[in-house]
Amino acid sequence: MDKSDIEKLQEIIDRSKSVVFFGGAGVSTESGIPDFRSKDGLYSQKYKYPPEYMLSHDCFMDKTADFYEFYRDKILAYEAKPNAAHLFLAELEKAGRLSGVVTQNIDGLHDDAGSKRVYELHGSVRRNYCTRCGAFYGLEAIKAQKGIPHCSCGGVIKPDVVLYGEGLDDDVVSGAVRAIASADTMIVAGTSLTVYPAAGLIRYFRGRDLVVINLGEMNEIPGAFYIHQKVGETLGQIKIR
Ligand code: CNA
Repeated sequence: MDKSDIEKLQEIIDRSKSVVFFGGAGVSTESGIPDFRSKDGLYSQKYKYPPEYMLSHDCFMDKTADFYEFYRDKILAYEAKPNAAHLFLAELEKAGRLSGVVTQNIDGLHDDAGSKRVYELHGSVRRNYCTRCGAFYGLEAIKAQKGIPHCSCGGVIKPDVVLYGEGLDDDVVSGAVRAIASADTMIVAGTSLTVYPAAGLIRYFRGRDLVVINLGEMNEIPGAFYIHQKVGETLGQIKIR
């Protein structure tokens, strides 16, 4: 790892009063959850249908059993634990230096790390509800059943995850925009910035320092300071002082 990258990032964090973190699937690969677009990501593997379809509203409605087979096999990661990136952000928030974590991830690992101000643009596998009566279920209820999970009323349980073809939650988007617009530093990490409208929210940043930590290909942000390293390994070396 280039020492000067870490030193420069450390200087930025030292002078930041309010950092916003905008993350994607690459933030959780070091916790063992595959992303979509890396070479080992889900998009490089073969399925019955393309992953965009397997995770779509149409698939959930029309081929619910196929949806849940893919979802259980590839998306749910019961054993995953927060890595150094998640833990760093939780510490930064405790120190009063974080305006929020805006994430496209649905794995709930920022919660596990202890972060409170988390804007989950695409929802969370931890929240599930009955499509018939609206009853709420945690992840354990999904884990406890095989195939399509059902509510005690007989309705099908749906994850509170934004599937392809569904809209984002207005309140979550508003909170994310406020966190981005009020920060003096933004760290964009582990995302290809190709999934809209989520990726478009970074345009609300008005602060001074824009840092990108990403291993592979992504839509470039002009003028940003790039660190082409793993996000957990990188943030794990930054001190909060
Ligand atoms: P993506 O398109 O798969 O991009 C991931 C990016 O992260 C790529 O540019 C990788 O090169 C990069 N990357 C991978 N590992 C690391 C690492 N350790 N350090 C730094 N960079 C790394 O994923 P996006 O988040 O951009 O796409 C948005 C989708 C992916 C959202 O809808 C998510 O819900 C969805 N997703 C989420 C999860 C999860 O919750 N953990 C897992 C897989 C996909």
